[in-house]
Amino acid sequence: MIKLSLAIQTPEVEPLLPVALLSGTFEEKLQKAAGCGAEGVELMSTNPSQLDAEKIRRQLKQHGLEAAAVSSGGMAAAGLTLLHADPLRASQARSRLNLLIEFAARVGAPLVTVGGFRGRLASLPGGQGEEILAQILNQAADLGARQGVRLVIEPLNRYETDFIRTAEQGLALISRLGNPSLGLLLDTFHVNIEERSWTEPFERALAAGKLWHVHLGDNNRLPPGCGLIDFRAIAAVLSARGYQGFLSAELLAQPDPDQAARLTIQYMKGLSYAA
Ligand code: LER
Ligand code: MN
Repeated sequence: MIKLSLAIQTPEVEPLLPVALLSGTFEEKLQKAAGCGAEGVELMSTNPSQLDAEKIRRQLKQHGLEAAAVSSGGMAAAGLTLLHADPLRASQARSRLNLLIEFAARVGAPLVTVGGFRGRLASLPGGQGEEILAQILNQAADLGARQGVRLVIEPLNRYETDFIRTAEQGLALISRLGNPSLGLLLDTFHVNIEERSWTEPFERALAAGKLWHVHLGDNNRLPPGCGLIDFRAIAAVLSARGYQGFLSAELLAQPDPDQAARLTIQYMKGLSYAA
């Protein structure tokens, strides 16, 4: 069975993240997530040291929800990226990655995502960025492995990153590092911009045993079914290959944060039954 999740921001995140879903208090968000049929939530945190992880773990359990992943998707908006040009910001970001991993372990989330949080190669002089990121990811993956948490690298579209835009590029980095705790996150919105096929990148990552997480958003970043992407074909590939991870809605909170969540779950449940 394909499990569905909704990306929600944790209480300490101050700006309203455009791709975080559900409105109300954190408790109300969990209530709504369970109410609309999600199996899990993806927790977008920028400063887990301000959170009570044990309380969140209990709240998730009360609502019968899994922690699908801990997301670093709010970090760039908070001014923190792993390859930030300002060494202080970069070092804060690297400590924050360790905190996200610890938080994930404490709430029972199996994964921490690394998308825009990696920053840009152009921020660092001398073409050192990729090597520095590789070292950071390796160390973080080792830290995660000691706590039962794995890392997923997310290819992003060209307007949001200057490296790792496709599944092939993400898998090449993962294979070069050879760290068993590093895998891939594919986001349908980015796939639609950068790839030649909606399904082939998923096939490729599944064949490599590295597709560990999926973000859902249509080509216009609206809920699946509100744009052009063939989610039925993607769900069929995932289902046929026995994908065990989550499909996690990370998309524009339109027409509003609750309806976007409901529309996604309704549409995807229809497809996964059909697949
Ligand atoms: C941003 O577009 C995104 O997809 C996030 O998951 C990562 O920053
Ligand atoms: Mn994403």
